[in-house]
Amino acid sequence: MRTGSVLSASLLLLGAAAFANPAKVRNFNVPHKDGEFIVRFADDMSRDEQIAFMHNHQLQPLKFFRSAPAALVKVAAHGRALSAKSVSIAAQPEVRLVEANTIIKINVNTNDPSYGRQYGHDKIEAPAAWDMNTGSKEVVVAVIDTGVNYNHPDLAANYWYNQGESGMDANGNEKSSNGIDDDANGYVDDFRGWDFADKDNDPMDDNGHGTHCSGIIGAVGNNGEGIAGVNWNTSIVGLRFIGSNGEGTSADAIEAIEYATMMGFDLTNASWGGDPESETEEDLVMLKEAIRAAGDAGNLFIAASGNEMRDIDKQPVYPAAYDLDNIVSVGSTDSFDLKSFFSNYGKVGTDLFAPGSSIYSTYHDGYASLSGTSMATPYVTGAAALLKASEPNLTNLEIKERLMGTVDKKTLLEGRSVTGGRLNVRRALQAEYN
Ligand SMILES: [Ca+2]
Ligand SMILES: [Ca+2]
Ligand SMILES: [Ca+2]
Ligand SMILES: [Ca+2]
Repeated sequence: MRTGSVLSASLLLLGAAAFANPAKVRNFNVPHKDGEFIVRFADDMSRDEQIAFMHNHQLQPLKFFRSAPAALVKVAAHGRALSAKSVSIAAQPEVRLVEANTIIKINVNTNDPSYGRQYGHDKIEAPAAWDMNTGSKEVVVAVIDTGVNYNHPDLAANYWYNQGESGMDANGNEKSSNGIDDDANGYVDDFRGWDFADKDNDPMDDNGHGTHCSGIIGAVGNNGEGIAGVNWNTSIVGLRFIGSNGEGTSADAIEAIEYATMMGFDLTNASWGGDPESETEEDLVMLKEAIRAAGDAGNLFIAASGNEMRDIDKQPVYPAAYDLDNIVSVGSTDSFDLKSFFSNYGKVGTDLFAPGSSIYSTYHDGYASLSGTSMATPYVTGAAALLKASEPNLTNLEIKERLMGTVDKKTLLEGRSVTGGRLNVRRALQAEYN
């Protein structure tokens, strides 16, 4: 008896200790940036207290986040020493968790010139949808990606400009280049978005991927040039966090999402993702919190399911597989409405499919065909933008519900997605539910 009561008392103590210090360490076993990590502080810590903590623990703040009390910090430790430092920081009572600054990659597959040009529009019945609506400049789509070639002749007219950083200031200087944060949003001269990778105000695309996604969403229609996007008119803003090599970091992705939230952009296209360290839902909590905060502000976040040919219910990818109401996760189909061979899928994790094999769109200064869930995702983003243009009062969750409820069901997509179907934008605009 006595032994039994001692045992239960010590178990209770163990539980209490674990509860008192719930700090954890995440994602140091997947590719991440060396020499830095993200510290998520306790909810009640002020900015001054965070700074004092970082000073005391030899952490140099690189950026503070808006969606949660957290900072990206530079650490004078590398490799295994970085992991060791993360454990010691996570053990402090002021810290809820420490995350590696994880590497995120674009979900493009192959370059496949001039095959099946723009078959995708026919698949999703875009021409019939265009009889009803061709889009609106009032709808703002954040392409969080490798940047956008805002000078492309088939994109320039649909590029977004920040009214708060446009025109003349009181001294007669251009607000776009006066070195002043005229709209007081924390970013100087962000008149056409921001480059979170290089920390400048020029989100020019030096990879091509973001420009390709942008053309699918909103290449200028009926202008005698190139192609038409799902929207002939729209407002696209490039938020660059992925470099020319196709890789970015979770910290920069979070900051870009927070910018889109702050600016009140309607939709976000996220044609990228990464592998979690474990299969638990908690992974990359900071990225998830940023997307949740975007959703609370009314943003619909459309994410690629990824190109690893796998079931993401078993082996998730983030952010597509996060269980958040404001995420739409997209798989890729081909011109036969078959799942593209490369596409991930998931009865729970993938919401719907859209054309993603051999998609012809704007690329650098010209045009090219690319394949990937990266290309399927902007079809859904484009459809969401067209629906928002058609019915501006729809909320982000109503748009998601409409897009998912009006898919063309396909037997071979059943069990591989929540809807078992492929996007149909004409049916979405007509609310022609299954
Ligand atoms: Ca500004
Ligand atoms: Ca300015
Ligand atoms: Ca730049
Ligand atoms: Ca055009």
